Amino acid sequence: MKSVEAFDHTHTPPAARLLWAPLDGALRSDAQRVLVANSCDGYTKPSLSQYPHQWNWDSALNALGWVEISPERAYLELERLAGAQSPSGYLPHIAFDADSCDYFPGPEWWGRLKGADGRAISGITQPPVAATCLRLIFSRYPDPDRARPLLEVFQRYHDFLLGPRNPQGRDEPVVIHPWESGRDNSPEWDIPQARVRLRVQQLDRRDRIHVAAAQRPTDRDYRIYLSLVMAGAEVGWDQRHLACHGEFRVLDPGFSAILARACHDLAELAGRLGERSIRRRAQEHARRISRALAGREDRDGVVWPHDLVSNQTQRVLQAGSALTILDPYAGKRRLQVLRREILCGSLQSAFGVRSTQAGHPRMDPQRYWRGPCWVNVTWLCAQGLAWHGDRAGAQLLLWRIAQAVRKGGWREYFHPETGEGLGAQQFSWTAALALAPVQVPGD
Ligand code: 2M8
Repeated sequence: MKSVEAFDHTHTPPAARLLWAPLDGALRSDAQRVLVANSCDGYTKPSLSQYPHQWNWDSALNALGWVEISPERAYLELERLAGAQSPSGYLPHIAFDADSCDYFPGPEWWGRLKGADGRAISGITQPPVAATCLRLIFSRYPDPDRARPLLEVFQRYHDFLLGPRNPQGRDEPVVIHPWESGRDNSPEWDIPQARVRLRVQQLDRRDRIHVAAAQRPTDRDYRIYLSLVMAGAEVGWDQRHLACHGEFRVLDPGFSAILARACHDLAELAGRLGERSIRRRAQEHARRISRALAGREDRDGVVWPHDLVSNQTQRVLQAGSALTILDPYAGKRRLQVLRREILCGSLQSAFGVRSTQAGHPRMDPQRYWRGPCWVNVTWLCAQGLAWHGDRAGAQLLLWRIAQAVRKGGWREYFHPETGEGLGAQQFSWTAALALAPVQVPGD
């Protein structure tokens, strides 16, 4: 295995440009143990009991934690994710481990879809943060031979999102399932998902074996999730059709901004590796998505989720709008309002960024994506602030991540008032992102 010294460090950011969550040595070792324990066959399961397969944005973010243990293993994590690419180009939200059957819904629900490496995959995707993670890994431990093949995979993925998933040319991908947003039961999806025709009554839920029902989505949510999976399978996962006629179709500002950033990062990396045509195309993609987001920004600078079926905007401030801080071309007005809301306004908590604004009638402080703080959202907001020059804001969020894990442990999410750990135990991205430094751009 290549040692850390064997990487070319000529262009890596100096220590002063890395910001860390203030964890002591014992907690850092503990976080490493979580990642090692959840590692399987070159990728990291989000949690061995609750999520025993490979998830898309989990894997990409977990790779950032692996950098602190073994840069080689970090590249491998992304390679395993890339290996699951579907024939149409998307990276699936789940690539199934054939030996694990303790997750509902399993691969049989998705109609025999297979990734390039032969694993069973789902028919939907998740927030496309992978190219951003590759760039962050590469900037610490450059390995052109490992990075170059991934550029093409991610370019095809982004082409899919701006191709079949962009049938009306709005330049933001159409999100066709709440699971694609990664923020499954967030209140912003309550209205768009209410019209879905229920096709499923019986549920074989396993997720409440290890986690209290009050911390998980409801049965009604699950009937909707499964009904949408059945509807997708009925049309053979024709992605363009689902993006034009599906029962659930939304624009998610968080998903779009993550993609804009990923295209920007792909362009930067392709530039460093001398891949000019990938660079040009990715740059153009980043600009198009950013323009689309700016076009939907309201007078205060917030980009809201939009229900394409009813043509209505959902105005509840949530993590999705906060994540638009990742947009590489976000304007001053947006940066100002998000900075305020995240650090000291309605999304602020002593334990990170809230998934739903404090005091909203549909906020629930312990129910999954309806109120708790999540380390991935908090860390991504910290990285977004750092990219836009707010080093102090980024450091404050990392400090809050450290508070959350000290108080609540390596849990999946945290009560925004008390810091109590909620959801799955020994959760991978909580450990990975408590380890991973935020990178501050150079002058
Ligand atoms: C959660 O979603 C899965 C479905 O994809 C589930 O509840 O079974 C979400 O938090 C999602 O964002 C995350 O990627 C996944 C695995 O951690 O769990």
